[in-house]
Amino acid sequence: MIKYITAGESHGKGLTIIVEGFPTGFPLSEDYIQEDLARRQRGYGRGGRQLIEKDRAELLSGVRHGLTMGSPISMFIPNKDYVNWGKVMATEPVEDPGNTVTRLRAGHADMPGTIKYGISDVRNILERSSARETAARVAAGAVAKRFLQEFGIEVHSHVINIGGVRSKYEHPVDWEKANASEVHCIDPLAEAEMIKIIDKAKEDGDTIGGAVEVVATNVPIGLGSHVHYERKLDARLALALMSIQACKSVAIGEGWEAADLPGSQYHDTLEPIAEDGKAPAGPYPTASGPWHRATNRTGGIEGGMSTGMPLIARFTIKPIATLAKPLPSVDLVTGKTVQAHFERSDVCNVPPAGVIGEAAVAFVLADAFLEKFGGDNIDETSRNFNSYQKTIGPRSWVATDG
Ligand code: EPS
Repeated sequence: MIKYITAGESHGKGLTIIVEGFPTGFPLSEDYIQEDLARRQRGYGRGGRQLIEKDRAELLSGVRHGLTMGSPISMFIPNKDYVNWGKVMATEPVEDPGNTVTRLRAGHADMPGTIKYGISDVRNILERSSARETAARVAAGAVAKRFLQEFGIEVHSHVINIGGVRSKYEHPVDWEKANASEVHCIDPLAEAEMIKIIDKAKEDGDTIGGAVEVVATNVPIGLGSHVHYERKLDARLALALMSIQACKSVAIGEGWEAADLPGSQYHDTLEPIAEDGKAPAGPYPTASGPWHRATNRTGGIEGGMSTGMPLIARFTIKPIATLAKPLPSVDLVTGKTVQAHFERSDVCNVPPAGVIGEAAVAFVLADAFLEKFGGDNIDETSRNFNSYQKTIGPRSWVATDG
């Protein structure tokens, strides 16, 4: 239903984003998109690049007088660092463009990229495979987030693990607390330990990975479908999240723990809501429908469809492949043993990964939402959504006479 495409190299002129397929008539502004771009740049463990950039997406098309027009939304985020890379990254031929990179980094796209594309300068691969591209994804995701907001759907995230230090938390999560934390973690004890681990990695010239959790609330029942692999909401989320640079695994809800528990302890049983219409107390009091679940291990998805419970996706980020104390490697041209390439990098990229994960989840949800409710104009989408929401309940409750 909707799609986006990004273009741009890490040290080129900037990042271009085209977002296509959203209805006309909902508000969108550069300032709104800016909020998530700024959140992506924050986080303990970031390197020198974030001191140079002040990411802001200029809206070039698809929005008029503050409202979407239904036409492709195009944006441009300039790379401020380009002034330092004009010769190396020039689009026109230049004399003496500077040193080529031939020392491969294990864990990055360097080796398979150079072999696949038949090139001898790693820069042609590392520039595009850099996580700088995630700024463009966050801009695209912000459009989806703004659209979902029209229907009360919110997408947030927090860090649940850095270098093996796990956050102790319960749902519902206090998102303001997560945003206020330097490592985007709501558990102050874990936060202090995570900061220590990042400091230690920096001292050692090392890098450190972790895991984040993305939560979408007020997702209606029935986004996605059970009928085909590519229509399953969990499969679509897995693709969107796994494609984030450095992501190594994705789980929906307690997907990693599912291997450990018997069915009697794993599944989120349905209970009717009391006669007074109130949901029982518990972590998920806002049941969507005349039922309630005390647990949400399946992360709000059953059979590839949303259940109306908070949608929860977790993913891990491996430690960044560019180490200040480089790993032993091989030179692409000479085949000789060398130390891997190091230019500049982050020590830990886990806090910004949450913001990028939010963008990925929001885009999938907006796509599935438009697939179900359609509409060329936001009012049309709202009418379709509201009329469906009235049908939710046991079949005997559903009015058949309209
Ligand atoms: C990033 C920009 C990059 C890296 C990082 C993420 O900028 P530079 O290469 O100029 O330091 O800091 O990229 C990686 C971790 C990577 O492995 O490519 C950003 O804006 O997020």
